[in-house]
Amino acid sequence: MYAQMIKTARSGVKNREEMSDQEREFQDRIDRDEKIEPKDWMPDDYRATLIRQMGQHAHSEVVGQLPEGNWITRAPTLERKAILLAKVQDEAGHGLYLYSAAETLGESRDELVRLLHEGRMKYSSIFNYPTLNWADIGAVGWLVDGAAIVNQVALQRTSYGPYSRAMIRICKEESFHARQGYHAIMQMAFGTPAQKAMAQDAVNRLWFPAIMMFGPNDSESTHSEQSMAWKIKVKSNDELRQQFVDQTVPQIEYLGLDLPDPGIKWNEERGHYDFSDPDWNEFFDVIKGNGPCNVDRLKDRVDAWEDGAWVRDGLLAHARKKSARTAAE
Ligand code: BYC
Repeated sequence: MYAQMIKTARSGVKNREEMSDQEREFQDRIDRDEKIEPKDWMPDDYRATLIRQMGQHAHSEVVGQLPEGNWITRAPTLERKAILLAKVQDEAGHGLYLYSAAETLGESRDELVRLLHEGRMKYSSIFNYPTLNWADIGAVGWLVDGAAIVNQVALQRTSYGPYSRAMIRICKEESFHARQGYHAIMQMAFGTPAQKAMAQDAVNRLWFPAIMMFGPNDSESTHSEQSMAWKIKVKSNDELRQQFVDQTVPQIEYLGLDLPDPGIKWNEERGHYDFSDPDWNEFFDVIKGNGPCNVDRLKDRVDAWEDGAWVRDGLLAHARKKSARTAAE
């Protein structure tokens, strides 16, 4: 369904005069901060935009398990292994809440997964980058989950009820993820000179990919204007990115690490940190499917899907048998 809807999705935001009575009533509900629920009437584009964003979000949670899962067997201590295992497991749960929330819009999880596997749906650009060593695992928890929280705290107020409620639960777990990451990187930054150098290298490599997570600058964002009018997004890409930079720079300084961008400077007038733009050509190339790990990430997901077919078949056969028995009684 999504694949067909997206082809017909309009661009540009309608003004009130261009809206039908139903659309105007819908917009009024949004403007009154009412939540939209699955059985309520909604414009087709609202539904398609949500399926796209929630589907991509779900895919990101599941693909996002790969770079960290890769380090579970090599965690430096039993405690770190237990923490990482719990975190990676949480990400599967986040994917599940989000696929389930997307299903309330009439799109099946199987269809969303198929579109991901065919490269027709995206997942977050950040998971195209490799985790080369243990410091990267700390930096991912701190910077990547830190960026995700900034976005997801805002999304708790999104206009679609099931998405907003999924976000409330996800944010609670996400705070633990970011804290465990900061704790891991803190131990390295305050450790031996070699450990500190590894922490610095991880921050240097992951900083720009992390700030790309918020999407292109507002002026280049295709969906922001309409998504903000419908309160699917409550803050713009640039607002969220600035919030992330403002909260993260003091954390880098506390660790005694060098700032990863020479453009970072406190701007007294704006009351915010200035910072350099990431390489947007690299970003657009990554989201076109040319990211350094994209082929591996998709292969791992497709293999996992195929290897798990017997589990799905078994569960379905059991469910069918049970419902036939119930019907016969
Ligand atoms: N990566 O119009 P725009 C996690 C695409 S998981 C890839 O601004 P929008 C974690 C965008 O789709 C957290 N593509 O888009 C998990 C559009 O292309 P299409 C993941 C991106 O949607 C495991 C085009 O660029 N969080 O943290 O209004 C372990 C134009 O962009 C990206 C979410 O998914 C990107 N970064 O705004 C550890 C949050 N950015 O679709 C950690 C939910 C943009 O037209 N999503 N694009 O072909 C959102 O809030 C919004 O979708 C975004 C982008 C702010 C990301």
